[in-house]
Amino acid sequence: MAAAAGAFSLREVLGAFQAAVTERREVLLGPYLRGWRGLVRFLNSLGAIFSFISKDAVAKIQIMESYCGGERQEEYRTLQSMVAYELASGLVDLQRRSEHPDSGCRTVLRLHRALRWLQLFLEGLRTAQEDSKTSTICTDSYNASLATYHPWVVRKAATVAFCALPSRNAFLEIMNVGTPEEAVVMLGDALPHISSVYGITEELYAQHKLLNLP
Ligand code: 1PX
Repeated sequence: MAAAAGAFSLREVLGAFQAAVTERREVLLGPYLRGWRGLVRFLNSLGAIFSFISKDAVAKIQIMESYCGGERQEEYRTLQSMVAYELASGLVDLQRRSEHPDSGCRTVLRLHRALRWLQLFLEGLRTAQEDSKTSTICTDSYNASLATYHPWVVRKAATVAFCALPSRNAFLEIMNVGTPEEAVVMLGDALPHISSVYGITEELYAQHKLLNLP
């Protein structure tokens, strides 16, 4: 069953990450941010309990959109050009946040870490038993990724919010991709593209020693 015309489907959202990778293995920031915007829209549809998460994600997306639509937009076309430009121009705080608290490099790093959570979560959702709890899959993915970077209070709030997630089958249905079985197939198609964006970013950031930006 295809999603109703005009309805919000996670298929297109995840497809944005496919469109983000060029043949030369560059990551285009336009589609990358569109993917994040769509994910936030989906997150908002899950209820107000997640709004503290979506607010932070939106703030970071907005920072990046203002660079991408700003005076130096050419430099912010790809992740690679952004890193080269910001590093060459001394626009990245490397030791502690001071003169450039919201550099593109540190902002994308936060989204990049969250993308690892998404990768683990979607893989968990795809491969779990039908009667699995989404909250457990989400908590396990979070603990194995993003939680490392969050203080106790954020970890606690996130774990409480995860309890409000619907069952696995209900979750697959609200993705609006069709039946749960069709959603599982879609996830199988989409995940390699998310992994590819994640892998390219991780490699680029490791190469420039940017993985621990304050
Ligand atoms: C098919 C599934 C789709 C699910 C879509 C869900 C989209 C989730 C988007 C999450 C974006 C989270 C960005 C978090 C960035 C971050 O780590 N920020 C922290 C550090 O930033 P700073 O500027 O201070 O260095 C900031 O402290 C974060 C605060 C808010 C809490 C973040 C909790 C993240 C939990 C992620 C899991 C989302 C669960 C969604 C359930 C489906």
